[in-house]
Amino acid sequence: MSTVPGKEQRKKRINQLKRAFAYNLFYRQGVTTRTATLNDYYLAISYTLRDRMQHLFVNSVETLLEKDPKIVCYLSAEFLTGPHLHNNLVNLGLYDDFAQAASESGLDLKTIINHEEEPGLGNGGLGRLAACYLDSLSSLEIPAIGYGIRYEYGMFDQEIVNGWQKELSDHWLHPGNPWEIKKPVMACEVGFGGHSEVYHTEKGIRRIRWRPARVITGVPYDVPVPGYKVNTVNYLRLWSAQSHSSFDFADFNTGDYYGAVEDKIKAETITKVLYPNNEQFQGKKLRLEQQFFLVSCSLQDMIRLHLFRHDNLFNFHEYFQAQLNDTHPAVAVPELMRLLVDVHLYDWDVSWEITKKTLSYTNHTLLPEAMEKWSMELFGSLLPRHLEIILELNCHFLDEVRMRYPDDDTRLRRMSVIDETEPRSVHMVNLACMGAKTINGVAAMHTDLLRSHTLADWNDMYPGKIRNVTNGVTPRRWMAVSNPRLTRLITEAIGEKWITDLDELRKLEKLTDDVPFLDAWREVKEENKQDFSALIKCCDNIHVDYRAMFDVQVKRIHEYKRQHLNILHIITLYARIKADPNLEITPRLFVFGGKAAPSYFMAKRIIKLITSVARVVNKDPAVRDQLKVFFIPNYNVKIGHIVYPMANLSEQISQAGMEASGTGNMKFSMNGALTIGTLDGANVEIRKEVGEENFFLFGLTVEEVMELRRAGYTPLDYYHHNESLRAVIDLIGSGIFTSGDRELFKPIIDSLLHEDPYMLFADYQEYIDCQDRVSRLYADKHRWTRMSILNTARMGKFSSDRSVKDYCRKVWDVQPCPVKLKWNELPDDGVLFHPRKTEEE
Ligand code: 26Q
Repeated sequence: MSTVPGKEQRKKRINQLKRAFAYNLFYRQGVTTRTATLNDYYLAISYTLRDRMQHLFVNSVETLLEKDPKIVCYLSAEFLTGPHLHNNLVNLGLYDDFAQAASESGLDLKTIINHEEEPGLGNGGLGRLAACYLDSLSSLEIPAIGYGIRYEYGMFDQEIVNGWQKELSDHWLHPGNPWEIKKPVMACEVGFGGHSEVYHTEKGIRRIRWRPARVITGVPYDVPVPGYKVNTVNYLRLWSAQSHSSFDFADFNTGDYYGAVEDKIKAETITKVLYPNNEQFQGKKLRLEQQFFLVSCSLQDMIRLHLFRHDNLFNFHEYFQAQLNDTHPAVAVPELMRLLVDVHLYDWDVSWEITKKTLSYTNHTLLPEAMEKWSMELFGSLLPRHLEIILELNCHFLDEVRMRYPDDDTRLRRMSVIDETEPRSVHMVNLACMGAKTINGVAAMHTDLLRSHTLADWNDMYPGKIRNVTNGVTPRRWMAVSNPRLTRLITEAIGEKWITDLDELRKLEKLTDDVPFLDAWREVKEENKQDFSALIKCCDNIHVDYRAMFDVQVKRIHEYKRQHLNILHIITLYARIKADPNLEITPRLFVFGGKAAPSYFMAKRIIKLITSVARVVNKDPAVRDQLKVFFIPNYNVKIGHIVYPMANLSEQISQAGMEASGTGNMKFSMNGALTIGTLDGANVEIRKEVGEENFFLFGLTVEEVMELRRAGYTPLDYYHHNESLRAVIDLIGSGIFTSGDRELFKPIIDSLLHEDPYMLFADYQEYIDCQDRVSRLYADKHRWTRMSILNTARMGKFSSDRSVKDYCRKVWDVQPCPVKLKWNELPDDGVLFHPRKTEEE
């Protein structure tokens, strides 16, 4: 009997949703079902969902005003959110209702979800991490704002033409973006160039102000971020650059119409496009403009919010914590100082204390070529006042270093924010370290290396300032949204608590001898693999048997990540088959995906190598379908949703000491893939959690890498002494993958033979031997499945919920602030609009 009212209520809700779809289609899109496109349906459904999110958002803001809690601000040049509709439906607990309402309206929700193009506002790991952390912050009910840039063109779309990467511009905003809400009243002004000048206040106090040469307006667009089944809806505030006034009327009136329009265009260039290079610093002026634009808008916004609730800024840091996602927003150090000292007229020393208690810095890389160092000339011409502030801060700071370490000139040079080697430059890592209350690495090993090498001086001078917060990923998007089959199976077995408490997955351990469960587990993986096979069959006409091992490497293409080591393995297997036509091997599908920075010559050659090997191997009858190689074009978050659930083997094979953490490694393991990997980044911790017997380890350790480098590494020796390696390299050089062209891969071969900066040759044999063990083990279905379950079961640590809780404890000192539902919905009588009280009342 008790289910009837529930049923009735659901029916009512579904009818309301159907009506809302129709309303939005008719009034917002202005179409009927006769003229509606798939995009119209997508927008109508998305607006329907957004409206239902708005009331939680309103209540979240009300709670902030009422409770006045500390707020976390995550400053990042990149937020790689991925598509919103599916994720928001799951987090709000509305998926089933929407699916039903769509179906009763004659629509297929899955098709509509699949239609959404993702905002590619990031390059890879760092941007995706920011998005996972926003999901966890909301799900943990922690007040937070993500601050980022609304690039009009995000990450380029990758096409593969004739085996080469081709870049196409990304038009993510063209279909319309239902998830953003423009807030023109919250616009901020940002200066560039000009000079600083001294003036005296009425009381005769000497002050400095910045007179910028040009001013640009930052307009925020808010994207709601709902937590999983909680009332909290935080937001991501993305800044878009606009010219200060729509036309420069002075120019216009003197007849220079085009000059006036040109300025407008120049202003808007700042947020036009995302730089598609990661871990490679280029020193472009526009990039520094983007960074300062983001930082200035965000800090002004935070100060405004603070002054809305308080009447001074002395306690700013008690209410706002700003996390700098790498050094990209590190100009926050001098900008917060400028805002406090020059604009709000606080004392220098007081301002410096507030700044140091507000900002924290996360380091994401150890690669020297990724370190941001801006030429002083460029920096000073764009941000003259900031350079002055930096020089003064640096001067005080170097005095402290000198006091602590007298007569240690080299140390002074290493820690200075100004790098004195010509041309002199501003060293952003040192700037961030100097201005931050904590510095953190993103995996235990990475943090150790920061402490012992990259930031050893800082660790010496400020013991305890460098913390570790191992990265994590959100189980909502990376399991519940993207792998519904596995989600259903797990939830049937252990309930649904694991979605917000990933340690619960441990309960799966006791099912590893339960044969029906093992079979069900394997079936889920096989069905996911079949879906993927169907996809590549239809787009590339490659036929793969779903029983083959799906061996996957998806990540940005970079020499340190060693996609070419993976290729050496493929060619090794190919050579074995060619040498023995009757050879039976464990069938494998090798899948690659990833973008190369457009200016990264070697990375682009590596893509060409992968596609060339694929072309030959896939159609060679001698292989008898035992090997297939597939390069997925345009790898992005959306494709990640398909890839992680279907993988049997995850390739995490970077040279030890190079990958700060990695986060793809976590997504694969959560979805039941086994890892073949080096002791690098978070692999070390993953292996510890899942147990060494459930992880395929190979390769030199960091210490061994350092020792070998010190002793003098000669890759040619490996080439001469290892017959199999020599055969593989010679095969590439022979031109069999390039229709006889022996030049194409010469740059790769020469680099490997004579330098091999990431020591592929040193790791080659161990990698091959390890892969042979993987192949043998895959043949034992039962054992493999047990190991797969154990991988998932032991992934609790790698939930971004754990990472965010670590930040709350080790960095921000902030607590959850649950949202009370004051406004359940807009009441029929519209009581929102109380008559305004007049002053006299
Ligand atoms: C810098 C200056 C100019 C233009 C672009 C850049 C730039 C952009 C993106 C520099 C670096 C990045 C991205 C770096 C990145 O994604 N690092 C990865 O961060 C992940 C999250 O912590 C780690 O898991 C990866 O190990 C790390 O490589």
